Amino acid sequence: MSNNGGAVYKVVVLGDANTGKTSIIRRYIQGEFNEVHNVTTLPITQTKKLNIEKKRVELSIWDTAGSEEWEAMNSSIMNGAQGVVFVASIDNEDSLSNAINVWHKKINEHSHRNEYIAFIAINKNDLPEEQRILPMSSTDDAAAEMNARVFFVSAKTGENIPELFETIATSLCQRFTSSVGIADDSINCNCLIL
Ligand SMILES: Nc1nc2c(ncn2[C@@H]2O[C@H](COP(=O)(O)OP(=O)(O)OP(=O)(O)O)[C@@H](O)[C@H]2O)c(=O)[nH]1
Ligand SMILES: [Mg+2]
Repeated sequence: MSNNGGAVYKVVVLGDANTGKTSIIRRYIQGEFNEVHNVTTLPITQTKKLNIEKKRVELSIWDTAGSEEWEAMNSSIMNGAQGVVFVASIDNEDSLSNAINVWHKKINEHSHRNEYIAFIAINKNDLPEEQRILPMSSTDDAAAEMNARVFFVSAKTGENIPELFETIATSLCQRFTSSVGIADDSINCNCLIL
């Protein structure tokens, strides 16, 4: 897919219900935060245009449903993902292990693992000590197991949200440049034009 000559990449955000998938995207695209949990029941994509090293890149960011009730809609969304953000939450003890044992497995039924770059976002990093029940020792293991880079983020405060998506965009450009390397000019991203 091409964005008037720039590259467009598909990024899918996956994870348990209530971990903050919608909030992370909302913070990044709209710059807003909502305290209310509105359960995601429909596939929604939003786009963000970035300049990476003076080159145009567009991220097409797909929100998904974390609750099993609405999960059927996720299958079609997962196809063709190039970047995947697995979201866990500081106040949810099982959310990181589920990222590996549930969500990582699910997407690998739709995409070969080497077709996408994985990131782990540990959300709600603003919460106070007494609510931080996610075992921190497990983050390194998860990162190794999923070959993913980890970001501690907060959709509430915005901590590390731009950094997460800018790293995704940069990584996607580098990945497609090194593996395919088709486009190379001063306007377009120096990567595969999709
Ligand atoms: N303190 C805090 N709360 C957050 C943060 N991100 C999200 N929340 C809250 O967590 C709840 C769930 O957020 P959502 O973004 O709707 O979660 P989701 O993962 O999209 O949930 P589903 O659509 O059901 O899969 C909401 O009440 C948010 O306000 C954060 O960074 N910090
Ligand atoms: Mg949601």
